[in-house]
Amino acid sequence: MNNAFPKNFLWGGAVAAHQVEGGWNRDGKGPSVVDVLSGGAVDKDRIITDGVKSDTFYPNHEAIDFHGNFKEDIALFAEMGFKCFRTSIAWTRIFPQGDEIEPNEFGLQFYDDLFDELLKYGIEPVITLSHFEMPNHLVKEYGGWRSRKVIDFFVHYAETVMKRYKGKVKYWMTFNEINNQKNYSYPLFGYTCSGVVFNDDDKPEQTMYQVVHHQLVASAKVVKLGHQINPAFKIGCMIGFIPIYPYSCAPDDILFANQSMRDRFLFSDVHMRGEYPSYIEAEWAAKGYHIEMDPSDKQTLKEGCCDYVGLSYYMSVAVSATNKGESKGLTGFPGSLPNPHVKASDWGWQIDPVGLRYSLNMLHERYQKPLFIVENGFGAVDTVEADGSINDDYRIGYLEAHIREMKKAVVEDGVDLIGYTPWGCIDCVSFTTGEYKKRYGFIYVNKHDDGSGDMSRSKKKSFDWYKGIIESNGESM
Ligand code: BGP
Repeated sequence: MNNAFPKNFLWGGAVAAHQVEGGWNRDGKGPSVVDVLSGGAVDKDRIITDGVKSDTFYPNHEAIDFHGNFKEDIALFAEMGFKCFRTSIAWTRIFPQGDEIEPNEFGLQFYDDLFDELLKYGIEPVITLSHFEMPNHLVKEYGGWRSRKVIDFFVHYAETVMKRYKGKVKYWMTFNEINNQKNYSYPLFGYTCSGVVFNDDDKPEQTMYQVVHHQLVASAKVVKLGHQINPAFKIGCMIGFIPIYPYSCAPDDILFANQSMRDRFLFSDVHMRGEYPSYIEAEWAAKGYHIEMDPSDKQTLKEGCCDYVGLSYYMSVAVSATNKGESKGLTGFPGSLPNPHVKASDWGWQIDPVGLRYSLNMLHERYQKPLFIVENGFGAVDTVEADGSINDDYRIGYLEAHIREMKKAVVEDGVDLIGYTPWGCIDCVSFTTGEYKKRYGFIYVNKHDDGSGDMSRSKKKSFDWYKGIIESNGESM
């Protein structure tokens, strides 16, 4: 039996433009939804401000200045042996307001330079078109993805960059963690995924489905168009994949967990199968929801199925039917209870490597298409020792345990997995908290929440560890 990862396995790392680039208004870039989000503390939601205010701290404005430092950072990725690097294109560098016809050449040039630098080292760019970065102007002017007009703006943006980089980028994803907006216990997701604040709405859930419909249609159009621009393109979807376990073997718990999984599967089902599943149509009918669709949408969805499933995996959740009405915070899914069989990170994210193998198997069985783990990682506070070293054994432990399970999924279960890009391969601004102190990187960035730090980069212990993993194609554990 084959006992190894495939030879061409895409080992790498992942970030998103807004969490690393900084330079939020450099070279003509416009403000995105994240540029008007204040920084936050643990367990406190980030505040959405009405435009950029002079008295507010916006961590993404400077981030880690990858915009000014990408050559040095990519040299470090190359030293680790990265085969690929996942980042996003900031829509607002290309179209500062989102509804222009002519793109901003400075923005296009930046990504040309970035991709050239990656390719110089043989690192394949893996590009997300929309990672919580829609132009803020589209929110103010059109209500974000509530408006069908945004489909055309997004398709125009995607067409512009896919044509420009057709010889440089092969792997694309349309929307990052598109399913996150289903999580109402964390309203920020609705805002960043789609520019919508659902709370103000009469029927927030119906609005969410409407908004998502527009995104799914936009994604399908872009997939079709992308394949016309370059038939070699591999265009994926991206699902925030948290497997939901039944808390007990009580039949009601099992059924409830299964139904809760639809919060992920609905999105990937449409992306991968090109049609809405019957369970959602039944739910809409039962709840009296009406989702506006154009007669052509059915055909569009069918013609724009994704080539692979991109997924993020950080944790699992256990739910109990008797606890249905309860939900707590970001990880508190309806009915969730702490799983006594797994530990949690300082941020309450339950650490469950076996859940990764389980998830890969579920997705593989459901779609029979390649999978790509485009995020996985351990957010933690790192300590710099007196000699400058950072001994992040906890991070190595987390990643190693997940890579072991991932390998079992490939080797023992026959899952078609094409790559693995741990999240925040270089420290960056946390999405949920807006902090620097929640770090994921193999590379430490000397920047802190009180504004101090010179942004210098240094290697953590995990840097050499990951280098060894890549060098040995996952055999060195
Ligand atoms: C995912 C997002 C990323 C990233 C990651 C870690 O939901 O796609 O953008 O930030 O989670 O989350 P955090 O930074 O909040 O720890």
